[in-house]
Amino acid sequence: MRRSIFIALALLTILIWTSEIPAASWDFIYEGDKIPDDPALGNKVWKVFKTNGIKTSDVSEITPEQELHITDPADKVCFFMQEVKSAEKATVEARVKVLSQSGVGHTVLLAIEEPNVVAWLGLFPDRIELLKFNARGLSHNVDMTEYHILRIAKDGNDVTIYVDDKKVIEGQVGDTQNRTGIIFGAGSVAGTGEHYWDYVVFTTADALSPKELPSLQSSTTTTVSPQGKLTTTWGEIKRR
Ligand SMILES: [Ca+2]
Repeated sequence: MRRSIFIALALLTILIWTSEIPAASWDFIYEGDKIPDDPALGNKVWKVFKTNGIKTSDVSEITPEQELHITDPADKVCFFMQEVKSAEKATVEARVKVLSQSGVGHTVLLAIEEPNVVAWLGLFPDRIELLKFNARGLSHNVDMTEYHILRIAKDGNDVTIYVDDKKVIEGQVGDTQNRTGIIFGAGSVAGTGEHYWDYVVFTTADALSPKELPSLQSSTTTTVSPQGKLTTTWGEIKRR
């Protein structure tokens, strides 16, 4: 009798324990509230690839709404990387808008890179494109002059792109880089662009759909009034 109680308690403990295993979460959150190489970011500072002699603040600023605003001229390049141990399976999400883009596909870029295995998403005012370098990539028309939440989920060589939690592109990786990390920013010297980044988040745990790992914005949106009329948006949280 005592033994069966013990077994029952042990099973109950296991059940409670398994129900408390946390769901997937973002490993890294950049809130667009500081220039990416601002030392105040501490161990979350971004590595910057930029034209020799310029400061990151020469092409970017933080707006009063705490967005990173990049204004990229025709003689400068400035993009940001978080190095990771492995990007074989990874998910990156950004809330971003693109007012202008003139140049090659990676002029405005969000990417997951492994050596010679890269998922490069080119951003344009009227579309996004999974870049294939010398060939035309898979693209999806969307008005990027308004904010959208873009997500790249990379599972080995397979890439899935989501816009506002909807799957819009399924494709394959490209090649030609020798870095391992998460990248975003202005990726072309000659290309020009103006873009706003509200946040960039990622995990290298897995390639995750918005059902498996909700967007940062939806996970931080809460209804606070009893009538459900007053909601706290991501932007309001950021401005506190
Ligand atoms: Ca440029």
